[in-house]
Amino acid sequence: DAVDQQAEFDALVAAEGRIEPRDWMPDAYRATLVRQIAQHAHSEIIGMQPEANWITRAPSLRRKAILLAKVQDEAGHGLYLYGAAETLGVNRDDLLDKLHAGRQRYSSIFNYPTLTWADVGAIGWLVDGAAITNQVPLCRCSYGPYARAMVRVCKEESFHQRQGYELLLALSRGTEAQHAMAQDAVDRWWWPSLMMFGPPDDESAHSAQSMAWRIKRHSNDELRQRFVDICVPQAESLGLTLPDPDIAWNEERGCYDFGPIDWSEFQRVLRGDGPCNEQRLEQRRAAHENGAWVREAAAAYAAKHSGAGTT
Ligand code: FAQ
Repeated sequence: DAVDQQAEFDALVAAEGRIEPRDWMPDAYRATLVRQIAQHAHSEIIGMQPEANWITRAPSLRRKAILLAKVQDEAGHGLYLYGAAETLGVNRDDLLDKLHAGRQRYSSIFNYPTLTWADVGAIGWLVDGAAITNQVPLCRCSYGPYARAMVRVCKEESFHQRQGYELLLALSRGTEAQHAMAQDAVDRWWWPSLMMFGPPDDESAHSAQSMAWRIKRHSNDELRQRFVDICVPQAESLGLTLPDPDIAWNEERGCYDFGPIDWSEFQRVLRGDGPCNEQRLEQRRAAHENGAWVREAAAAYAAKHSGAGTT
């Protein structure tokens, strides 16, 4: 009965077991996973836009090939994640409708513009770097399909992070103007990257329950701190500075202190008032409409080859 099912679920989670699609699970656990996985999937496909903006203007054939591959990887991540969400009994078309209607979120970070080529480097280094910091623990998430999707996603994100770092290093060591362009990109992307980890722990509505369910393994602030600690020495190696005068090693805590985050900016972006919110959603809706014939053709082809559609 229900009590036994709940007890079995709790015991499996406590024993670091994996919950699989056919297992019983509490309704709220399912809803939380759908919320997080859908938001994650939407972020991957909306996240294609800022960098895709530079594909036609990449400075060399080599850079263009790398960037094309990276943006295609993000589409692939979106597909694995929509697939993982569907194992929870929801429908991909419904999730996309909700994204397009503004009823489901995507990451705040993708509402910022890519003004120069150096932004492609800053996104790889900082945005993919933050994504890896957040997603490596998700490989141990209690929901099997999400955890398994994260393994491959993290491997690809590592490649993305390195290409961003290498791109920024080339600019940093280049001409004075190239160095300044790299520094400007880091100045603009640093604070929004810290916001990717979500609100501070005492304002994070879902953290406590998600951690009890072992969906999240660390709090938002813990992961944000880990990210700062990784970035400070990397910025030094890059010959670039982080735009925060309060960054200083704290011997007692064994990690870097950093300055206050402007949470009013984060709230503004979440409300839809970021620099590019409107443009991102508009482009997404247009891409969906323009792609309708491809979905129809793919469905017709699949039906024909399964025999179902032949009369
Ligand atoms: N943006 O209670 P919490 C990528 C919302 S990486 C927008 O702390 P939770 C790779 C949150 O939904 C980016 N909304 O929530 C890539 C909630 O609102 P709700 C995607 C945010 O879920 C790189 C409210 O605030 N990664 O795409 C944000 O426990 C380059 C309260 O927050 C993931 O999605 C935000 N930054 O913790 C692609 C990772 N933060 O739903 C292309 C998986 C919070 O009540 C190019 N997700 N909110 O209306 C997670 O780990 C979690 O969902 C957190 C938020 C940590 C993001």
